[in-house]
Amino acid sequence: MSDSEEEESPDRQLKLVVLGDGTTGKTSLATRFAQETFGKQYKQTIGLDFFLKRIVLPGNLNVTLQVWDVGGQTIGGKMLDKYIYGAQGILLVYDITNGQSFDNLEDWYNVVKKVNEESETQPLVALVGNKIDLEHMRTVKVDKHQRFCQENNFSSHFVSAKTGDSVFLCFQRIAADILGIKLNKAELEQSQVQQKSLRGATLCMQLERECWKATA
Ligand SMILES: Nc1nc2c(ncn2[C@@H]2O[C@H](COP(=O)(O)OP(=O)(O)OP(=O)(O)O)[C@@H](O)[C@H]2O)c(=O)[nH]1
Ligand SMILES: [Mg+2]
Repeated sequence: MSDSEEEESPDRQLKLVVLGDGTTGKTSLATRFAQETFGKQYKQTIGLDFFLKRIVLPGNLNVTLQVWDVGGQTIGGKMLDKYIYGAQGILLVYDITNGQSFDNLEDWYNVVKKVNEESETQPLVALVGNKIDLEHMRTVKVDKHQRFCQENNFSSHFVSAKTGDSVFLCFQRIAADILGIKLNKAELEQSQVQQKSLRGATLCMQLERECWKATA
């Protein structure tokens, strides 16, 4: 075995399951994180979709995140328990402009609790308020979000799949929490720099598109 092979430790694999009502932006979050893209057009997820993304956490720890993107219509269906089973992390996603999508998270969380009733280890649960680019249309108060987190020991996240704001940070923090790794200020800032460059790239793409439209 060569030196470089000896140094490589095998990737840790984490299963993260993304739950919440239809149109809250679960697929958009997963594609923003895994593929750095965003589509305005809504395409309902039927059943389940998968995304894989490898990230590096402090200490040169390679982690492969398996993101299970569950369709909002699966609640009440036979397959949902199976999708949730074995998850190390659960993202409960709502749309900050849609109060009903926040209220319905209670039902989603009840399914998570039921699936893990007899399990010794419990998944880490993250409450994710999406669409913060639509802050002016917010109907779910931040207080309400924080209270739900405190009552249930959820980690708290606000993101925008559209602009990419805090999306990488959200997944990175969840992975680090699951693995018991503390991210220091510099590492958190680093992930914000990555997002800024991502936003910069998106802006360039938009500008290119505008120019193309103008000249076409
Ligand atoms: N403004 C804004 N729109 C978003 C954001 N995220 C998603 N959307 C839009 O919301 C709509 C629904 O997004 P999806 O990601 O398909 O929603 P979903 O939760 O996967 O829905 P289901 O597959 O039915 O469960 C799409 O039109 C997206 O473009 C966001 O951060 N900001
Ligand atoms: Mg979807």
